Formats: sequence, structure tokens, C-alpha cells
Amino acid sequence: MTADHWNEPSGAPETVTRDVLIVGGGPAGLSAAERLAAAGLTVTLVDEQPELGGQYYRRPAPAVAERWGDHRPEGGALVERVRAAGAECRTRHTVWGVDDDGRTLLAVDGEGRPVRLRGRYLIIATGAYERVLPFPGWQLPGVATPGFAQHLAASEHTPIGERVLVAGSGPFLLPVACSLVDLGVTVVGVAEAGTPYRPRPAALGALRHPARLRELAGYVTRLARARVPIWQGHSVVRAEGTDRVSSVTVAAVGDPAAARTFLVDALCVGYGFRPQTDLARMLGCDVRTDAVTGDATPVTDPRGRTSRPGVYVIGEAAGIGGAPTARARGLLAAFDILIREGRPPARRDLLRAGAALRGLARFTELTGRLFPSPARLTSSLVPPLPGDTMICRCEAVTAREIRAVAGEAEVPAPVDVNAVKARTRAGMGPCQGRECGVAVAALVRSVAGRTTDANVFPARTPIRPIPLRALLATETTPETTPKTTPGASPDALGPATPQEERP
Ligand SMILES: Cc1cc2nc3c(=O)[nH]c(=O)nc-3n(C[C@H](O)[C@@H](O)[C@H](O)COP(=O)(O)OP(=O)(O)OC[C@H]3O[C@@H](n4cnc5c(N)ncnc54)[C@H](O)[C@@H]3O)c2cc1C
Repeated sequence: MTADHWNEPSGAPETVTRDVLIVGGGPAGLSAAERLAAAGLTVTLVDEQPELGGQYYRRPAPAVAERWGDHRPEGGALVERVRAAGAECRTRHTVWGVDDDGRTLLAVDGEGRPVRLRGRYLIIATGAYERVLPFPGWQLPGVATPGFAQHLAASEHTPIGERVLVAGSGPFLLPVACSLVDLGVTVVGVAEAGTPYRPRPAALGALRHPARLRELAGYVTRLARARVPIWQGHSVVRAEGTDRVSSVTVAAVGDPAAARTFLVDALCVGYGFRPQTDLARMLGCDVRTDAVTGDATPVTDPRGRTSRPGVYVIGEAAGIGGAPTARARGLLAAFDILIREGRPPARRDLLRAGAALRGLARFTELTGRLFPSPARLTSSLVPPLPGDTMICRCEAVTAREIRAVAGEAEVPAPVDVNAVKARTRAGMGPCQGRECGVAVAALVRSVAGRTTDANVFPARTPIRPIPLRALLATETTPETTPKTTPGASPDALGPATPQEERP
């Protein structure tokens, strides 16, 4: 919550009731909205950003679009189709919690006014977070994530620095390095913690995806032309600088002695993405821990159905797979709702969408085999971190402090990560542990004899900072006229999981 908003007007409270309520206007949410609105259902799509598009279809700033063009015009076209189909699009609307009834979403608009959102169906399409792992010096200005560098490049045509090192793991690192090269940046190297590009039998599966192979060859060729080395099996050991990062040391994973230091003015480090599941967890949808990634992932079927009837989780919020997978998941969820509403799509469309999702899933599986498992990377990179490494950047909590609390005899095993949070303040800052939660859990597990039953901190209200007045006004919000289709079938949302059982 933000105290500086205390005196701002919260305005007239409002309750929005629709056939379908979609949170997240990225490829997944937009694809679902287009089909559902075109079929005549009342649809409201909310997104906290000023423009729809999500991460992949992020709209360039108008001045950038005018001068440099739109890097993904198909995204703009999709947004136009969603609006033309009649979906109500509410940007600058941040969903921050779930009401006690377990089904009404609590949001705040761009002016700080509270808005309550209800749908006979709820679709959660909130996307992903970047996976970050701490290292000494990661709190320095100039250290960012590859996704942030890509945003600056795509929407602002602005390089994150002049001499940049890109590091971490995952297929996203190479396109980010290419975007930087295209902006004239000196990319000193790409440090990939795994060895995905080394020839081996598992890589033969890539031959079944020629378009992806061509894309990869394109990145590698562009980087080779710009003389950007790709160091496989290497990760960042530390970043140094006074008022901002000025050098970064990279070493072979597991062999810090063989280290090299590079002068930089920016460093981008990320280990791929992980699903953003706070809302799904607060709605009481079942989640499971993914064995490969270690992430809490909502249990969904290919149509996006969750354990709660009428609640769907789609796109990267349901599992990482890239923008085409996010779109396919959005489409399948829309088709499922249309079938339930007695407005089935053409059988041909249904079969095509199912086949597309299966094909994309095969590529995602292959990627998972070629790149190191995020769970393994976390447990190899985090435990050896020096004691003075800042783990929670918001609250300045070090690895030493977390180990000390986790190791105390009176803290019972399995260690509750919330107990560590309460004692150290790790995870209590504005990001609510989204950045450090994975590392805190890994550190707890690294303390002799300690285990933890959670891989991240549980989702807590509010999931985003909100004005205090919006919180107070939520108590008194009157019901306003619902807008659902005439003769609509009864509420698809099943009974809410009791509040006390919701995480
Ligand atoms: C920082 C970042 C940068 C990325 N850049 C790229 C890229 O350049 N190229 C690429 O191929 N992939 C990129 N990805 C991966 C990306 O997630 C795509 O695969 C794709 O955009 C996923 O689509 P989606 O619809 O599932 O989610 P997204 O596109 O992420 O859309 C989710 C939307 O939900 C909104 N949202 C989330 N929580 C709330 C809330 N509480 N209230 C209201 N709105 C909310 C967000 O504002 C966002 O617009 C990036 C991911 C991240 C996290």
C-alpha cells in the first residue's frame, strides 16, 4: 500500500459484472477476449499497463512507432480486433486481491478508485515474471533483467547501456543480445549457464522444428558478425561498481577459479520466466510444484480449466511456453467457454487449435531438455553465495541473516518460509518476495538438515502496491447494474474455497 496516496480522491466505487472477466491483456488474454466477444458474450479485459499487448505485443511509444515502425504490428492488429469485437478494455486497472467471497476480484483504476470485478467466468492471463537469482552486486544500478533491456529496446528504442554483458539461461538471451547489437551497443558477451547449443543426441529433436532452427541460426549469425562471444556453461560470479555497475566477473559454472572480469556499464541477467500465479492461488485454484522448474504452477487442463469451476488460467500464468503457446491456450479456453454456453465453435477450428497446442508443447519439451532445469540451477548457484550477498534487495537482507534464522534450533523443520520472512523482513518489500522468494527457499534448504515446504512465499493481499483509500473504500462498494447476456446460463463459478483454506 502506498501512504502517499492517502489524500488522493478514491472516486465513486464501481462493481463490474460481465459474462467473462479476463485479467491480463497479453497474447493469451487478447486471444480469448477476441473469440468470446465476437460470439456475443459480454467481456471485460483488464490490464494494469496503459496499453494492451502484454510483454510480447508491448506497444512501442508513439514517437518510436512513427520513426522506427512497430516491431510487432500483428499485436496492434489483435488489439484492434478485440476492441472491434466489443470487448470492454480497461487499461491502468490493477487487480490486487480477491474479496472474501472468493470470486470477486478487487482492483484499482489509474486514478486510485476501487473497482470490483465479477464474471460468470474468470480468466486469469497474468503472464510471467522473469526468473532472477541473486549474486554479489546485483543490487547495483545498471544491473537489470534481459526482459527490461528488451522493453527499452522495443518500446523506447533506447539501449540499456553502451557496453553490456548478457547472462543467465534460456532461449531469450540471444534475441535480447541481438536487439542490443541492433541498437549499436557493444555486447561484450553472452554467458549461458547451460550448454544448450552443444551438439548432442537430444538436440536432434530440433530438426523437427525447422522454423525455430532458422530463427536460432539468425541470432547466432548476427552475434557472430558483431563478434559477440557466447560462453556456454558460464554464469555471473559478481558485479562491482561504486554508484553503478562498472565490471562483471564471469566464471565456468562450478569452477569460480576460472574467472574473467569485463568492464561494462550495464549487465542483464535472467534465468528465463516463471508463471505469475498469485491470483490463481488467491482464488483457491490447485497448484503443484513443477519437478523441472521448481515453480508452483496452477493445475490446468489444455483448455485452461482449473480445480475451480469457471476459473481458467491461460498463457504463461499456466506455464512457460512463449507467445504462440499463450495465444493457443487463450483460444482453447474461449472455445471451452463457448461450448459451455451452447455456442460451440466450428469443429475444424477446435481441432486446429488443439493440434497447434500439442505441436507447440513438443517444442517446449525439447527446450526443457536442452537448457538446464531452473530448479537445478537454483540449487547449484544460490547455496554457495557469500554471506554478505544481498538476497532481498527491497529490505536489504543478506544470505547470512537468512541462513542464521533457518539454522536456529527452535525453528521447526520443515522451515516455514513465512517464519524467515517475519524474522528477517526478506520478502516484505514492494515486490512482496517475487524476486527473492525462490532464493530464500533455496538458502533455507541449503542449511544443514533444513527443509522447507514451500518454494516461494505464499501469495498475500495486496499483490500490488495500492492506495490506502482504495483499500478502505472497498468495504463500502455498492452493487451496480450487472451487464451479462440476456438469458445467460447461471454462474459457472463453483463455490469458493473457504477463505481460511485459501493460501
Ligand atoms: C519482462 C518480460 C519481458 C518479455 N519479453 C519478451 C519478448 O520480448 N519476446 C518474447 O518472445 N517473450 C517475452 N516475454 C515472455 C512473454 O511472457 C511472452 O511469452 C508472452 O507475452 C506471454 O503472453 P501472456 O499473455 O501469457 O502474458 P503477458 O504478455 O505477460 O501478459 C500478461 C498481462 O497481464 C497483466 N497483468 C499481470 N498481473 C496483473 C494484475 N494483477 N492486474 C492487472 N493486469 C495484470 C500485465 O500487465 C500483462 O499485460 C517476456 C516476459 C517478461 C516477464
